[in-house]
Amino acid sequence: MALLPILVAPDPRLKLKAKPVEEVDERVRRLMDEMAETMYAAPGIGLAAPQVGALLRVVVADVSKGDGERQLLRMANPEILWQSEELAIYNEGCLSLPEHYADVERPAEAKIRYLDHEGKRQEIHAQGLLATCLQHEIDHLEGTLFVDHISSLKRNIILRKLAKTKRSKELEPA
Ligand code: K1U
Ligand code: ZN
Repeated sequence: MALLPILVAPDPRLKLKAKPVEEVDERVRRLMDEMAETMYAAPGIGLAAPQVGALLRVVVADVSKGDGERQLLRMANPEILWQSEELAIYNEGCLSLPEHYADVERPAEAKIRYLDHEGKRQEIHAQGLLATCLQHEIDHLEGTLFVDHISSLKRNIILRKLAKTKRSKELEPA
């Protein structure tokens, strides 16, 4: 199983809308498994396929943070069926915006339908960090990043810093 390179913003591929999975076949299962391995190695608590350059509606998440048993979710075509009116604020990070964090307000709970690793339809009622994480990952499938939920002033500061870091890395000798 391979670790996949994670795209870092600003990258136009992170702003594209991902396409639905037609069938959870071996290729999709392999993508899910490689994304999970990449997420654990990063380390992260979630990862969406567009972050590894695959424009498909696939997400993985595990918010257990190494406390006890792994609670890995592998999802194709996740759909939000319901979101609570109650909101929650979490200081979010993103593997595509390394070392940047901001408070983001989202619905505190969400009901999500998806296809699992075997292609079976499932529904989950997520709360707490899992609800935050899954909404963040489903945003990635629409080309939306957590910085799109904060003020344009804060967003531009973060994106400018990331662009500067990228330029200086490109100038580094090989
Ligand atoms: O989508 C991503 O880039 C992954 C992102 C998920 C996320 C984090 C926080 C709120 C919402 C969604 C991350 O995993 S960033 C890294 C992170 O949060 C973390 C890493 C190690 C241990 C605990 C948390
Ligand atoms: Zn992210």
